[in-house]
Amino acid sequence: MSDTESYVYRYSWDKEDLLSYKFKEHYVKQPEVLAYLEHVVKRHDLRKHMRFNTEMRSANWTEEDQQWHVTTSGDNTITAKYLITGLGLLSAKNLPDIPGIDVFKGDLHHTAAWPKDFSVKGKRVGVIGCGSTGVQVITEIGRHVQTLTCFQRHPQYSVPSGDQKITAEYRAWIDEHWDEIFHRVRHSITAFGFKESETSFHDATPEEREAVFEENWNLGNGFRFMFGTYNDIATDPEANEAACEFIRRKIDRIVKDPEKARKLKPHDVYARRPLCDGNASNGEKYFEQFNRPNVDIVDLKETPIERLEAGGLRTSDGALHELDVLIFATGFDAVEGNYTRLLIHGRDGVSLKDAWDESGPTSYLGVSMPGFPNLFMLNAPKGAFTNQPPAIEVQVEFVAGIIAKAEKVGGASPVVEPTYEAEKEYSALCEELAKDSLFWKAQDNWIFGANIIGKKRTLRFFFGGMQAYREKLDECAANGYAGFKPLSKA
Ligand code: NA7
Repeated sequence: MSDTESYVYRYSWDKEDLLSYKFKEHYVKQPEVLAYLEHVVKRHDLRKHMRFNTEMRSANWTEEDQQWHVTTSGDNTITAKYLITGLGLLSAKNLPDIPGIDVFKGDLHHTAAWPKDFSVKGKRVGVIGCGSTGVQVITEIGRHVQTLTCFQRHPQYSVPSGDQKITAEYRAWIDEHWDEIFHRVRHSITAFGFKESETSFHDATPEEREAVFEENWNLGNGFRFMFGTYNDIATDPEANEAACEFIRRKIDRIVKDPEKARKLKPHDVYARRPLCDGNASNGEKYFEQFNRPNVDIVDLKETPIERLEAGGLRTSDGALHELDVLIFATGFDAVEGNYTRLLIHGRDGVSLKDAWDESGPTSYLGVSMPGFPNLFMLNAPKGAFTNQPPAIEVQVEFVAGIIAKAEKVGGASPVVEPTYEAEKEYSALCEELAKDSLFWKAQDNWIFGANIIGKKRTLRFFFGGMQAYREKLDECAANGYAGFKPLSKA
């Protein structure tokens, strides 16, 4: 389930389609996302441009012809003037290397590669991880399984999702306000569509704060809880702690077993990717699952995983948690993970992996890299930390604009490449913006690359919000694509 409102988890540029395409609930689920994309492809006759079952293995820039030479599975080669990648921020699976992984006799599945007809019904199930995905899985399966053991490394501040069926009145309101909705998205921080708060926590009385937290808890959505309550939850330690305290009190009230509640309550700063519960088809929420006698929580900080054995998972206290199924909700080699697995060589044969080994994953404006001419990466490192479809649209508009300009003024073999200085300056801006945010203080997660051993721990996003990101790209374009080497032939 995407936790973005359905009406902003889609393309904004086809008004007729926005008005006629139906969606059932506030949040889109995976089959609906796929159906929507297939619909767009059909509607705009895009299938003829697509080649499936074709994996890009390598891409090499050659100076002689100033082209990219791309090798695909089946040893086919494609030559391209421009190479645009859309490899995804969160799709290279992270499967932790737990000792005994080959010995385990049960079924083992990562959430990002879920087998089509696999059922957990009546089974003894373990879930490792309680990020966005783990929370959704746990919320959904608790009532179907014999036992559910949740192996948790970091407890999370999760709020209800607020998902529900879309009423005819609500849909009519959306249809009347599409222009306003996308205007708000493009001028917001999160691009989530809801009204972001302009009020400081410090300007409210204790009673008002409680009422605002309660209202947003009931409306649901983690991003709304963080950015719709007060404008300084993500930046001011006192405001942040008040939000944490509110959620902790909720956990205490919901979870009846005090020992389970203790393990589930986070105490660190609320500055990871804000979560919301899954949407169990019976309306149950995440923390409620732990009132089921068959659902338990194991705190991996207290009792780390020792190994997998044939019959289950052994923790450091000697306990064997017997399992038929182990679900890895352990997330992704995020952001650059899909790039560093491929051989992408720019100027002088330098690979993107080597370039980023040195500097950390970076880019100019979240789309391009010095030394990699005519390569445009949608969702490159240091793109906007927002709802993604609108951010991708902004990037696509920018890339289309710069290619159009290069085609016009760049001669037969135009070369579009940012300067090293521009990338450095942009990276420094990203750091400066992130340092104002409490996210800078909570770096032990995928946003900073800390979820995978060996990854460089460094900032991977532009934290200035959608409006500032869009303005940055617009400003670059308005100044003749400042930061790129001159586009016209000398
Ligand atoms: P996340 O948010 O990266 O969550 C992964 C979870 O798995 C998280 O709770 C991790 O604990 C846990 N994890 C990862 N490796 C281990 C090991 N080795 N042992 C125990 N626990 C582990 O991935 P999601 O799929 O939930 O969501 C990713 C994004 O997709 C999400 O933010 C949305 O933007 C969409 P940790 O918290 O790191 O201690």
